[in-house]
Amino acid sequence: MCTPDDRLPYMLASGLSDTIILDIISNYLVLPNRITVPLVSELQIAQLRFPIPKGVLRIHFLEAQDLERKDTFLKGTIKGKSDPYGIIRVGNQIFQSKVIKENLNPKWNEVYEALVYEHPGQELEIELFDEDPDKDDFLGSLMIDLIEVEKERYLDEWFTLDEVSKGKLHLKLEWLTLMPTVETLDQVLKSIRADKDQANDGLSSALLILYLDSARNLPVMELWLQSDPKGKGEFDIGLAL
Ligand SMILES: [Ca+2]
Ligand SMILES: [Ca+2]
Repeated sequence: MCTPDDRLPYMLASGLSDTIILDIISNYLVLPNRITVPLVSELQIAQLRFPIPKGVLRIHFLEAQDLERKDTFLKGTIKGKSDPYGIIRVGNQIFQSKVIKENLNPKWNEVYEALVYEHPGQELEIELFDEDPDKDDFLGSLMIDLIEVEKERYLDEWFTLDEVSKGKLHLKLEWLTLMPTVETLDQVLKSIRADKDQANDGLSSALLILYLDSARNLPVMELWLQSDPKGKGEFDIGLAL
């Protein structure tokens, strides 16, 4: 005569369904429930998911000199100039300048502002190109360590271009730190107005950080259903600053 414990191998061998087998196994096991224990408050979670930038890098992309000639005419018999423009990268933020036609000493006088989160090892990367109808020609590059910019706070320099035989680039770089209060806003606005002549674009004076917390009752795509044609929806927004 067999005991209940002896019966289990026999039952498994007799072709029981997977569900019954799992039920039998689970009777022998205690499965843990998932228990979520929050270790930080809601606000701290938001800060982890959407960190506040360490600073803002303001890049005055001013001018270049003595760039290489990369255009030719009449099957290369006549040397032309170049049509330079720049691509500026800070992390995943990419800016592109306007093109200055047929000029080896172009003046762009543009300003870009990039948020910088974690900057150890991060660089400001600039590449210059000659715009062409087919494939643009390379006119040089430049890499600047953001730690250096933060240390200096302000740089106004001519940089020699890398990977080409000649050409230099004039940049003005400002490292801006975020202030948690608005007390210095007037002062910042004044300094920006003083700077305005040097830039085509407006300069920023403050940073509003906004994260979308959740959304409800979003309109269904009209392609599928005609419901809620006015597109009424409701958003919960958390302000981090
Ligand atoms: Ca060319
Ligand atoms: Ca060209």
